[in-house]
Amino acid sequence: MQPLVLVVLGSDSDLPRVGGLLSVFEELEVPFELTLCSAHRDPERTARVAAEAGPRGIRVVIAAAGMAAHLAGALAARTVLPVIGVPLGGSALAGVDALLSTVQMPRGIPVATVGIDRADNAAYLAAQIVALTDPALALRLEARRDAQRGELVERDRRLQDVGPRGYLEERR
Ligand code: RP5
Repeated sequence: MQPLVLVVLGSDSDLPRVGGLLSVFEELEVPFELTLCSAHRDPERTARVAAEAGPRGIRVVIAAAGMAAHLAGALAARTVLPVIGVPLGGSALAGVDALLSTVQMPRGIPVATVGIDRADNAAYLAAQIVALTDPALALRLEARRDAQRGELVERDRRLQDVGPRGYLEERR
């Protein structure tokens, strides 16, 4: 199936941090492609991957990287597709380095940045963008929201039944 979202990771060491993204795309049935590409170790390929994404039918790009994370910005420089940046933790600065590098793009080349290690939210946001022209996907997103709402109602019902102490006890 034609991938609609391109996910670029700065390193294979980032893979364990983006498991949530895989689950969201699987659940919502969003066709995606995942590739490794480093902005500093292979800047030529990074430029190529970004430039070719639109002509290949990709609708949204997600870039996840840690440390001095310039991957999302480097990709955004070469495409007018929306680019979502996922700053990854695990560094000496616990991801704050990647957060600032990703979110603080200068004027004209935006990167929509989610929270540190929030690859799942990047996947939801990408799905919402794709859903602008895919009503069936929009319905699946609505269903996910409904399920989330239902889960919270259930939890509150249990909290009211057993009280806060009992609830904490049960969750231990
Ligand atoms: C970044 O440097 C990657 O995105 C990764 O988070 C970090 C470390 O990469 P490796 O040295 O493990 O390949 O570019």
